[in-house]
Amino acid sequence: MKPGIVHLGLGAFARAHTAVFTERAMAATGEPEWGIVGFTQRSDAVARQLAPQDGLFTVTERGSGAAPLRIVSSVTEALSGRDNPGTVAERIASETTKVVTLTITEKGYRIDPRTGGLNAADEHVQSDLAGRPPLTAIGQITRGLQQRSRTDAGPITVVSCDNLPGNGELTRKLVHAFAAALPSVESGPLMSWLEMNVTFPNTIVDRMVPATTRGDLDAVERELGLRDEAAVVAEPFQQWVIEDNFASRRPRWEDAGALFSTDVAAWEAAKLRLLNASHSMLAYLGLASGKTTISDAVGEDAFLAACSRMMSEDVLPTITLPVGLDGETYCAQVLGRFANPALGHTTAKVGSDGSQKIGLRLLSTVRGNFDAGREPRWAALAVAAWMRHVATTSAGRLDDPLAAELHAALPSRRTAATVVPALLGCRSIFDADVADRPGFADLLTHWYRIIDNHGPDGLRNEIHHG
Ligand code: CS2
Repeated sequence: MKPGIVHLGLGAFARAHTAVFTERAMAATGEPEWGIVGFTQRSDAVARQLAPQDGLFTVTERGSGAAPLRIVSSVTEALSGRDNPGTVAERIASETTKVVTLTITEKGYRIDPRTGGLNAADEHVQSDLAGRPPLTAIGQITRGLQQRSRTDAGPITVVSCDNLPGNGELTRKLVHAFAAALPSVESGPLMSWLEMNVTFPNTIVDRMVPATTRGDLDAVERELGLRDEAAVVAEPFQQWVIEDNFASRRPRWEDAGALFSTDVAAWEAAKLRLLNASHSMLAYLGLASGKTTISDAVGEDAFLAACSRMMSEDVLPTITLPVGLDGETYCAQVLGRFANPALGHTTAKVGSDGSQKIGLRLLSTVRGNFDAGREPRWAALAVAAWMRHVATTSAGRLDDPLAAELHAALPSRRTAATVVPALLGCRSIFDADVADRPGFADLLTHWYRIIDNHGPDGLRNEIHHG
């Protein structure tokens, strides 16, 4: 294989999703030029694991319909982006690179929550703009594109694969903002080159991929007869919907099962507001009642009912589904996937980075319902459960980039009546438009009290008889 793709964020998800689709596309077409040069972001662990294995790793599917263990070979090079920022730019600038793919998670984009644009107050963004070897993903991409423009290496496509609305359009906006903030001798030529040579298709990706555990590595070793330090486990389901807006050649991912669509926005609403929103709800309700995994949480009948009712009463009436997707079937399939007992997807992992997720997953639904003149009853339950998680986890243990800011806002005596207004006042999460909707604070307080005082039993009563 020859490298044709640069990937930023070589975590478990990328290995179980993007790398698998790309390998299948190469196998189906016989085109060898889509090897992946993968860069890790914050930690270099995956690069250290993959390098001695020549980039090879296994994917183990768990759950009904699981395919046999598979060795994936599409990653031709694995490097630490943190330790080799110059190499990221070099590889993006290489003439053979036609596509950059990204799985850097929500926080990796460094968005200013107040404007939705590039966070110019972020110290890493500032240092990257000042010209150090870039460490932020947006800095690395923009510097790579700048180098490419100087060597005239041809058009290229940047494909975001993160759970953010309009992820391609957003990435375009951030890259353009970074380019525009460079000194004008640099930004002028770069901006016009970007306009002519780079596209940013929107996509949605879907596959549940938990963090690999030591037990998983041991199980793979028993099956494979080799130790694979970079093994990943995943559910059998996998989906990729991509807008066909490429500046240059691309792998035939459709031959690997990807769907090219002109309606990615509708797929995205279904994915984020039905699946991811329910996932977050189960994570926080689960954490509140000592459930370690998502399958345990959805096994609690009150939590399952809350999820179903959020999807059918709050979300489905306020979104437009893509043509051909049946809402009820989709919701039932999602709940079935959550119940997969073999996956071991933890509530702690799904509940991490809540400050980056709840606005996109839940507050969109809260707004949609208030706009339609009705109460977002179940979406508010999920938000209240997140608030309680924040208030009952110490700042040091809260796995969230805004942990310090959230805790600074919290009162020392934490009850529903004090926590709800304190967190609603965090403008990095709740803009005034949503925080001040009449009735929202009361709904949150109501649910917070029930979770606090009565746990699943209180919820059971409320859900079944309320
Ligand atoms: C999860 C997602 O961790 C999370 O926030 O909701 O990673 C989810 O598993 C994927 O989006 C499924 O495609």
